[in-house]
Amino acid sequence: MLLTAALAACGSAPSLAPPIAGEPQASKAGATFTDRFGMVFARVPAGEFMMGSDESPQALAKAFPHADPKRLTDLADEAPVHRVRITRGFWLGAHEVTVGQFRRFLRESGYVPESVRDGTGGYGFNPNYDPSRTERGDLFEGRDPRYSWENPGFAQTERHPVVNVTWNDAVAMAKWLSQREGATYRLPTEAEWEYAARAGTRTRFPAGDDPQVLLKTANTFDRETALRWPRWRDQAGSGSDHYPFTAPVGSFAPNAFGLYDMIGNAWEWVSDWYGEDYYARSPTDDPAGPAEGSVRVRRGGSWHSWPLYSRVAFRNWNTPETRYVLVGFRLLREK
Ligand SMILES: [Ca+2]
Ligand SMILES: [Ca+2]
Repeated sequence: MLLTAALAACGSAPSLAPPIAGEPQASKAGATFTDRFGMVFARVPAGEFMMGSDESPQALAKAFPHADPKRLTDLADEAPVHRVRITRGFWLGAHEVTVGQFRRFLRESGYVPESVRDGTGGYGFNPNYDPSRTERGDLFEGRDPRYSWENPGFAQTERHPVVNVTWNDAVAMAKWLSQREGATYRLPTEAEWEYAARAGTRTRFPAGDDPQVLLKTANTFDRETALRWPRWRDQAGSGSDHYPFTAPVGSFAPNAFGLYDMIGNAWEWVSDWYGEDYYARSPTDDPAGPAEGSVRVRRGGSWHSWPLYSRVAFRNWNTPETRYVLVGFRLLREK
């Protein structure tokens, strides 16, 4: 109100005033909105889509010739392909939540992230770490209190996606922002996530079927990451996307809804419990996942994901207190 009044006093017509931060001004696809916290959202309209994938292991083996055949049969949870109706449009974070935004959330709310609170820390990259010398064979060193959202073992700026955050941490930030902004913030459901990531497409990746499209459109496991994990060199794309670890959010082109890094960079927690056979029985309208479960779904692949696991239909999961160097989140605002 003050801004409008000031502009009017200067002789500007109120209708020409720029949108006031904190009040969504438009709700058509492609519209963006910045909340008072400074988080940018893109409008995702209500609509219908076909969720999941029913590609056969044979078709996938052809497209991903270096994949282990056993792993290809593990992807049956992506089927059946089924119609889903998203009955309400929403605002989805244009970017993954960044280190800077998470830092500000901690500072202003007093919230202590789970990896710090329980004293066991997170995971991190250590070039001298050898997975074969550990019992579990984890890809990264951890858990270790040296590692957290603030230190994943590689350099990150305030503009990088926050990782090493748990599902519980993500929900805590959404709750805090809901109070602060006077609107409902939450994680997207798995269906909302896939609908938003596909943005009208039916291909393996939002940019097409050929894994090579990833190099120009997403930060995934490329030649440069393979330099640090040479035994998986064959799984990498044949080129470089220029980011061996996480990339600052928005480093690649957005999808048709104006969303960045839906594929790659950081895995994204969604709100659903994981249900292996859920697609066969989920409701058409606004499916929100099984009523109970033990692990939460994460989507989209990460900077360390091979092309097979960077497909838009791929589903993965972890317990809600898992913190990992590959996993972050993005938030949804309802209105
Ligand atoms: Ca990369
Ligand atoms: Ca992502």
